[in-house]
Amino acid sequence: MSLYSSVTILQKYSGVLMDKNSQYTLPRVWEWSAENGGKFANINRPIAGSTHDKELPIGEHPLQLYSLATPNGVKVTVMLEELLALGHHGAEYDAWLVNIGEGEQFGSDFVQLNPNSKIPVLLDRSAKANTPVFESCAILHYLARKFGDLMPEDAAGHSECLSWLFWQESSASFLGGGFGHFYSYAPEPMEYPINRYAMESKRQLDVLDRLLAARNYICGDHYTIADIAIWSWYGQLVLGKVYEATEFLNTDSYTHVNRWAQQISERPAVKRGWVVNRVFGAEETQLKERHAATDIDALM
Ligand SMILES: N[C@@H](CCC(=O)N[C@@H](CS)C(=O)NCC(=O)O)C(=O)O
Repeated sequence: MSLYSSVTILQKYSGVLMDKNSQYTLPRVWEWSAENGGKFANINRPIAGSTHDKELPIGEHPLQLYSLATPNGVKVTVMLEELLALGHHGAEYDAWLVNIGEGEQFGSDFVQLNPNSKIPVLLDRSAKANTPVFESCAILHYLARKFGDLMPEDAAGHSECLSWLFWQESSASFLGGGFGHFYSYAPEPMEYPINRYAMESKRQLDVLDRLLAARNYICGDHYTIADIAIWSWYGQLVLGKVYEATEFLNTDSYTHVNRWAQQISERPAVKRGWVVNRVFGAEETQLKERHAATDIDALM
């Protein structure tokens, strides 16, 4: 054991390891305090499972989506609109709002579909047994396979696309769970986590910028589910649609990411999917639920 780690452990267990900003003293055993002051303090909890009985509504279409227009939710509504635009009528869907601020992700039916209690969740009622799919990138992959579109078919192209899809899923913890949380939602600015997550978010932007300097889309010449997943987070970040951090992170300097993000935001299906289950932002961009194409047409 190094001198550094033994000193740190000693300090931890004698309760003297403090955050220099908050004077936080590390307790011996962490305990849940519902009053931590963060933006989601009222819903965050260290326990899984449902908190109340609640049936989920079911509409008439083969695909039922339970979601909210966060970057993870937007991935799926954009994908469904892209599939419909490509002529896949089987991708017709009902999109129901799950208000996570009110704890609706802890309702009994929802938890049955997704034991992890997070939006988005898809229920495919056209499958033999009704098939629930959770995790936004798993939903993209499921839909791409079901309809045979927006994902390369050859083995090398397929695995490259999966690599970027998994990359996005893991990057979201740094950008959303890390940077976004400490920059936008924490009760007060804290230098250490903001530095750590701003640095990692910028490094990931640089990864994308170098990639997109040499290619039109994430996986080459064709738009795929990897673009949909990454645009929903990093595309929206550089376009100023999430976290209002374009100046703070100097996102204009990633010129290739900006070119790509702008190009994708102009796709009609992206514009359509982006408004679905949206209950924040400008009123004219909000469509609480979607049950028919005309619901979106009425807003456009
Ligand atoms: N890895 C998951 C993350 C889903 C996720 O974090 N969803 C958030 C909204 S973006 C949520 O439902 N939060 C509610 C909660 O944490 O209780 C995915 O990509 O689907």
